[in-house]
Amino acid sequence: EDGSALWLRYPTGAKAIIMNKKQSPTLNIAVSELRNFWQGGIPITLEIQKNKELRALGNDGYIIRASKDGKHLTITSSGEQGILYGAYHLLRLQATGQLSESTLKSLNVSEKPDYRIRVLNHWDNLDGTIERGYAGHSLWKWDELPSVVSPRYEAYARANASIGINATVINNVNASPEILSDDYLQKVKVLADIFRPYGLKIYLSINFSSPAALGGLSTSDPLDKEVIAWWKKKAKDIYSLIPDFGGFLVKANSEGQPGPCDYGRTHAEGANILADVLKPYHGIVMWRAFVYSPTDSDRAKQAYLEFEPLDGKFRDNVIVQIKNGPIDFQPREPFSPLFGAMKKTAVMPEFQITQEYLGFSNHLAFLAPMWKECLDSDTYMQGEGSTIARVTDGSLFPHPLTAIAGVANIGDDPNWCGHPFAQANWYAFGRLAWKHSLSSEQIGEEWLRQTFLPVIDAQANLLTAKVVQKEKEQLFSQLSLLNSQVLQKSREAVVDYMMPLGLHHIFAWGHHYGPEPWCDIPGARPDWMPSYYHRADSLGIGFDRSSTGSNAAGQYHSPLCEELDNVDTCPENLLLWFHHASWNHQMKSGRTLWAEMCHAYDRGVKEVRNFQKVWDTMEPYIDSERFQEVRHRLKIQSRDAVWWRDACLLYFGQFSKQPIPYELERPVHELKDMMEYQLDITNFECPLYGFTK
Ligand code: BDP
Repeated sequence: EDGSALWLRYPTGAKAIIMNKKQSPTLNIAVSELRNFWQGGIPITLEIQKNKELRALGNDGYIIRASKDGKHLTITSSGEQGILYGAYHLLRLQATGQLSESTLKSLNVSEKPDYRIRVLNHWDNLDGTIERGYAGHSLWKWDELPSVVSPRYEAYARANASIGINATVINNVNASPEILSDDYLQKVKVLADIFRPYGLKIYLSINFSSPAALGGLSTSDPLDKEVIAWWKKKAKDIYSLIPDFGGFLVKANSEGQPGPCDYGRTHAEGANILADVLKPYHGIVMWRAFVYSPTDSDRAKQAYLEFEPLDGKFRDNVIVQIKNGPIDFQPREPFSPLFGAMKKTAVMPEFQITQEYLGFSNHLAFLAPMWKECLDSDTYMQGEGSTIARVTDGSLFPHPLTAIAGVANIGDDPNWCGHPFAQANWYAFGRLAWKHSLSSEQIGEEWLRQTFLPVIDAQANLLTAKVVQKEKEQLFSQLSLLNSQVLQKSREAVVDYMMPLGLHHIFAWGHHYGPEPWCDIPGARPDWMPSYYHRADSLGIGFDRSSTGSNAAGQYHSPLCEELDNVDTCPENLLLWFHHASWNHQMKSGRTLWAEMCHAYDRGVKEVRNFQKVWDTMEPYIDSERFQEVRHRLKIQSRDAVWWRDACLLYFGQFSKQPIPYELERPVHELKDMMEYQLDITNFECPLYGFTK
């Protein structure tokens, strides 16, 4: 058992009757998946129909219905893709034990995705490394392509289709111009051809100075005629190879990347020229709002300041891609105020599936709660109920272009994602992109059942089938416990042991794995230093973003902005994001801020210790390979949690000058040792604990 089968462990040995008149590569996949794995015992008809009900569900939507006598099922859709998604839906219901004889007979499912484009962003470099990747090297073997084709390309497309992901940006946002060279486009074409039948469209990250860097022009000014002609020709070449190419993702004028501002042009001017050349082919531009520079202005405010004035200036095939928080994928951030700022511009959320700031692939952190927290946040843009989900899914503003992105955690490790539980985050992203109202509990339950269900042979006789059924029920109840006690609590545990109460970006500079609140590199960019964010001093701790400080709180709509602005009404889990609060500030628990912080760090550590306990009870139910693997990583996570707690409490204690409350565990490390010690992140060797990856 190496985890490579992901959540796709359908029972083998089925011989189902599937009726389908039309042939096509996509429909053939649907037929073969159902022929191989459908065990429901009743025949299924697949049918493309163009009636009103189905048209309203779009090409990706579908209806699954049992006939009146319950002896027959049909999957209908107005498009082939919807039929394939319907087939996976049915297999998911089967695998998660949701199809009893009676539910099957009255089955009536109607589904339509909440977002049109459900896209993974791979931060993969052309040399095979992955920026912020923790699961091996890139899946794309550029030196072997186009002639050698890894079987994993198709497996990847299938996994995405099974959860409704229909788009992928295969290269890093810090893009090499080379990706647009003729040689690379030939390689990209091969991938596009493999992905196509699964409904997975290819997009590319582009480097804004490609016309100069690759095309040899003297400038990449977006308003220059030759530059425009260069992009036009490039678009033509791409579409001649890949007729359904999706479009470009652009990181411009951010962290040293080139962009239109280099030529005195705006982000809108830069995005629009690309949008214009893609328009005839129905391509789109996803333009990232992740921009900031080391100016006096609070980093958390900068994207809003840059983009809000540009509302209405973008073409209709441009969508602005916004990270969930205003800084950078921290364990907890408030939502980015930019989600509430633009009415005439399509905007999309960007989540990070790879755990850059949540313990890499060493820590178990199920991220559905974090993403739902963002999607369910109310921007109050058009009054109450203007949640981010509604701002971005087209229901609050009628933008026809809707999308949601997740930065992938996939590499060439046999199990794809490094930590066996990191697969759950790939799965959760896909499911939420399809339907943002799904609960985190449901997604966790679905994933666990599909991932840990031992493959059952359909040929087993009745007696064994009964035994199997009983074992399955026991397994499911054990998995529910794992879901509620571990998965659902895991993200909050990370927040507690890393940076509770709104603390943020106190990570070690560079690798972002361990704690380094003391980090202060002379001459380095101040907005990359932890002290810029925590601002601890003898009076208190936290970044004053209220009206007495940077007034980032003022970028939110009323009544949220007043709530955040006031230290007494600001939610405590964001207190130190918006306020420099005094060490003795009274918390709702009755404790002082300092004592509350100590309790939070302690709670985080205890929580992970509990994950270890719960996990050990899974031993009889789980194959030994994955069991040991997870057990090993939980051990690392427990040690890291103690490391975080000790480092932060010992360091901040120097400012608060208050003791750790007597009822809590004592630190086991010396601050001096932790400050001197440099983590060798390439092989995760930590002499403090002696663990290796
Ligand atoms: C940060 C990462 C950096 C990325 C950047 C981005 O540390 O590696 O290039 O975001 O999103 O989180 O562009």
